[in-house]
Amino acid sequence: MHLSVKEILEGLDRGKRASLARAITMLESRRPQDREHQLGLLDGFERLIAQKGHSSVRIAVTGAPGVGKSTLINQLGLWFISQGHRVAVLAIDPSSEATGGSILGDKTRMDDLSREADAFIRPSPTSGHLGGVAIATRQAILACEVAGFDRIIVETVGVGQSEYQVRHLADAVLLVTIAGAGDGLQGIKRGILESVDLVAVNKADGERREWAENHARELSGALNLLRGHDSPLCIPTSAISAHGVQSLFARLDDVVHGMHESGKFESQRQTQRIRWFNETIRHLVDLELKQRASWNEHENKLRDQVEDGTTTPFRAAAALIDTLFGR
Ligand SMILES: Nc1nc2c(ncn2[C@@H]2O[C@H](COP(=O)(O)OP(=O)(O)OP(=O)(O)O)[C@@H](O)[C@H]2O)c(=O)[nH]1
Ligand SMILES: [Mg+2]
Repeated sequence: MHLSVKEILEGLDRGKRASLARAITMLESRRPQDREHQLGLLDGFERLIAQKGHSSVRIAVTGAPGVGKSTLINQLGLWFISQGHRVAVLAIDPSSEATGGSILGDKTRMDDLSREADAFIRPSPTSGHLGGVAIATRQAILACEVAGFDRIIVETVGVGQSEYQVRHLADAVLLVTIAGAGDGLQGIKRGILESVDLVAVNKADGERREWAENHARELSGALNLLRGHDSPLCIPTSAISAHGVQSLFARLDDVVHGMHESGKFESQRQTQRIRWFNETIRHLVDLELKQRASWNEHENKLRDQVEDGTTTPFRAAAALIDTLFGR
């Protein structure tokens, strides 16, 4: 059954998870005939958010494959729900941009959470007609918020660009790492270290517990040198035995609270909205151009000339742009 935009928006307004799933699927569609519906949905989101004026917190969880992000998110989600929140978990799959494939396709580590009525779990939003993966994820975040989910958790594997993208999607970034991934800061990309808000040194259980605690101390010292008073706390956790997780979640609350107090929360959101606007413009221009056969033809011809050296990349690009404005 094909639900109309109006029906989907009504369902979202009532917090229905089925409508939320429909909305995200519609936003992911690449069929040109769905573009109008997508714009209609996004307009509706803005209207409903303005009406409700509700607040949300968006948390990114990043880290190398297999460090326990999903297991930890399962716990974090349950903790939020116990505090009266509704939790949505989205995953960004860095492989999906290129292959459409899914390496985060499993919900298995979030079994407990997925059984909760106040949880919504969506593995990897794929890039839809209105944008790449980052834009698709932002749209999915909005959809979740319209449906009344006020704690949004975005999981991404710390490879490729995705971990940098999450910084621009989330209010706070939690890095999950484990002892033995290298000494101190080794093995963690500098860009992440400079912007992460909290670090969990996970798998601090059994024989690994002491090791993890030492690693957390070491990492903390190294981060202090790098970032001074702005340095994030490093907390040993075990997502399995639950050791340290309460402390981690309490610190996460502190981080978000601190951002509200300092004004950083709202200023970050503002910057992110502008970034979203800029990225969407670029994407839509790209899309419009690709739909013009004459543009494609001209572009291909110039590309050949750039390739065989008969013109320079800059001259060719400028010539192409000139045709757009009839110059
Ligand atoms: N001992 C121990 N094992 C853990 C802990 N947390 C997760 N694991 C195990 O580590 C493996 C990977 O856990 P996931 O939660 O799927 O890790 P992930 O970081 O989400 O993995 P990807 O999404 O594939 O990158 C699973 O076998 C978990 O059971 C922990 O605190 N202690
Ligand atoms: Mg995972």
